[in-house]
Amino acid sequence: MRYYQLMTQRCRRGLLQTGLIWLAGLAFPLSAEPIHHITIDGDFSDWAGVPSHYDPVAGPGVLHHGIPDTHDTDHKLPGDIPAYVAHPDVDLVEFKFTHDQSNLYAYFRATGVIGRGSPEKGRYYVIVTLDVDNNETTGYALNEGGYYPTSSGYDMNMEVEYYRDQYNTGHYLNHGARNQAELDAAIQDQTNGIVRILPGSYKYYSQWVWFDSSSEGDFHLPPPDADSSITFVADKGPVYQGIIHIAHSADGHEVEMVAPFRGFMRDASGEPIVKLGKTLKLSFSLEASGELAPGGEWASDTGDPIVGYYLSPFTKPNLQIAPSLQDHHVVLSWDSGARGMVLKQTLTLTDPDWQVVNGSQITNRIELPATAASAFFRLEEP
Ligand SMILES: [Ca+2]
Ligand SMILES: [Ca+2]
Ligand SMILES: [Ca+2]
Repeated sequence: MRYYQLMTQRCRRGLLQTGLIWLAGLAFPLSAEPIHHITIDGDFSDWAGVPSHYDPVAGPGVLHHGIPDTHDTDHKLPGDIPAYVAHPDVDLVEFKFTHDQSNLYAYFRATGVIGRGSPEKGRYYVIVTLDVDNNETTGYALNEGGYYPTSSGYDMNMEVEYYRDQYNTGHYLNHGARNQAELDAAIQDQTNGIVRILPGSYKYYSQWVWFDSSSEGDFHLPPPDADSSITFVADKGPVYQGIIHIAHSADGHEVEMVAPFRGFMRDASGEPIVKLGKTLKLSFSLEASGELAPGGEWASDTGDPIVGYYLSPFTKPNLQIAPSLQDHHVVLSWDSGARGMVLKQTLTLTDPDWQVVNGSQITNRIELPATAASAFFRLEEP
């Protein structure tokens, strides 16, 4: 259940009559990930309210769940322990994730410079891997791609590739195939805007750039996406500027990226693969070739997965209580972006009996009579 809770006492009648208002509020989110809009502009102040996840600062002997924090990409088995590689540019140290009504947003911070590579052949990947059906039996396991610590169930990626020290493509990936025949079938579906979430592998994947134009991409999509097209892309391929965007901090240590929901395409019944109300598991990785790195080798760093990320359709409600202009009443109000949530109240938090406040689901402001008794309020997603 997703809810925000405001623990407070209603204003007491006596205090209201004397003009002294007693108010105390403590609103806190419980497992809710509210709508949060981000602008991809290299200004990171819009991330201030989004929770951080941290990853160790890499170095010789620094382990992350028993795995050298930045490590080689040559191992593939779940129980393998890759070797440490000194590569500060892929040393992930902080990451964040949020969403709004139609976009996923990711934030990365590294010890070195994100995206940097040699002008001759440098390759660098900023990767968010998504378990879009919250099901570990579909998709692939990270170790298959050399990413550790491993976890499984990842169906799709949102990803940016840099090649020769330049932005190359921002693309979506699907890992729903285990052999060439399954991959051929997946690609055929994807030319029609359909992604099937199936058991997959790291090796057999497809990768595309989405354009908000019917003609810019190689494959014009059918309705309801007839204003869109996609182009399948390969690593080191030509530059395509689609709808995945990324922006860097001035020092290059931070990036923010956006991947609109629509680029993940639709299932066979026409439902978007990524939409509000769904729950995702997310894994963040940085990976690069080693021409400029002290260790001279390819390396990657993978953070702990964000498990159970719920795409709430509501903004953070900011439930508040205040005296009313009407005598002996109080006003409960919350942000208009949380309209549709249900206000509930209980008289005690010991064996609480949460009762719906009638009419609250169609408004974001409600007046209630003040009484001498305490009451506690919370907002719930219906
Ligand atoms: Ca920003
Ligand atoms: Ca790290
Ligand atoms: Ca899955």
